[in-house]
Amino acid sequence: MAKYYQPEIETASREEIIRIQNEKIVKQVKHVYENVPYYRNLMDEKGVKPEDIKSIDDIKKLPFLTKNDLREAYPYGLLGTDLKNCVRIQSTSGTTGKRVVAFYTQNDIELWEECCARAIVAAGGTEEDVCQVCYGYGLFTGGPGLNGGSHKVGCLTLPMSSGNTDRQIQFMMDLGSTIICCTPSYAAYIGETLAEKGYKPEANKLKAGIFGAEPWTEEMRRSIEKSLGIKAYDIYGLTETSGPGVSFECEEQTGMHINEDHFYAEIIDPETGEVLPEGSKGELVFTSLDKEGFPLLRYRTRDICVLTRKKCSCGRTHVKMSKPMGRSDDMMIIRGVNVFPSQIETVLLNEGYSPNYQILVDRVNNTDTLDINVELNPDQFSDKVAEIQAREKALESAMRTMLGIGPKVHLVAPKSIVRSEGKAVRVIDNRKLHD
Ligand code: DLL
Repeated sequence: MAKYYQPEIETASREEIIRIQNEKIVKQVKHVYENVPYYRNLMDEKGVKPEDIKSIDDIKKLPFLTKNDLREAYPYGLLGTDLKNCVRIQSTSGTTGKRVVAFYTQNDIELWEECCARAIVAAGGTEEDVCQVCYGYGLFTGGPGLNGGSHKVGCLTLPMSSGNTDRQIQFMMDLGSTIICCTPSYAAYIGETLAEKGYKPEANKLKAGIFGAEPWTEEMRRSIEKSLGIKAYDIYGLTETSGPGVSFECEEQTGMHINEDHFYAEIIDPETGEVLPEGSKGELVFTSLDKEGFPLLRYRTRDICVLTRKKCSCGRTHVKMSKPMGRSDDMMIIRGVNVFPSQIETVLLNEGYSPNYQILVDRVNNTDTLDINVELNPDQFSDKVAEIQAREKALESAMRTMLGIGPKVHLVAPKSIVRSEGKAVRVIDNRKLHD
């Protein structure tokens, strides 16, 4: 079985990776300075010239780009080449503010698909596989990215897109899909639906799933692995840097290898912008080393994580990032306490509840309120009020221990929380509406 898609680069020595990065960054900064006036202005303001960037270590001298810059420069202000050289756009699924529109040359698409192919091979994919892609197709990067990667590997590709779960299951069973790609919340939903239709996990031919685009916990991983009878691999990326495949998990399942020949990663202190040493928790910043259409330098992702260069048993040498521990803008501050949705998910799954929940935050009489609606599994359902109340109390107490503040838990009937086919909406913060 092919273990790597591009063995030479995926297992290259550190010296070789640095050599590639040194070479690419010098070229890329010069290219951006000459072709992207928006970024040239930022560099000029900071007093940095392309000649100051002689190696990847000099990257610290460059200004950051933020989502705000992307909004300001929308739509063409950060384009790195003539529009006639671009063959595609993709866009974020964001619902607030202006969308982010990213541009791709044909070469950008090739490299992006190669990154996705690396992820599929790392999950055990070969040309023998049937790869069912149920990320959304269209402007969202999930479907097109994994679709292209699957073609490159030579899998039989099922371009299902998201939704129509009955049809997903019919194709999965009839065509014997062996790999499934979708958001973890949709994978959980497919698992649940399979069980309802009476299929045991071993009835399907799936062996691996490639799940990302939203935060998910280790508990969620175990739950999906059990319900589908597969090994579940994480995949990360964002529209601004191309889409899925910026990093991906290998069989060790202890973090995602960043494709360092294309993306240079830094961890910074989100408050001060200071670059932090390896192993520190902070905001992830990416530089696209060879993108032509949308060549972002030092882009602040707002994702909080940790990088590690600890040797990996899979033989890949590229740096690994932890699962994002929430986004800096995902963090809820409730009565002064920092709360991440992932903490809530961990408690729920550890206590034997379903991954179907919704977090409601509001402000009543100037005090923040936190309510969590949690769906009961059919076997947990009871019409005895006292039983349900006791369960709610126990869950509130477990939440208080984890979060440091006490939420109000409401156990709701099976199937009453709407399922997600793409990125799940877990948090409804009504405070923003009143502010
Ligand atoms: O979600 C790209 C993608 C598609 C990744 C399919 C993986 C699979 P955006 O819609 O631009 O792009 O959203 C990017 O989603 O900054 C993270 O906050 C979050 N995210 C992406 N992957 C993961 C992951 C796609 N594996 C934003 N774990 C990022 C946690 C993730 N969060």
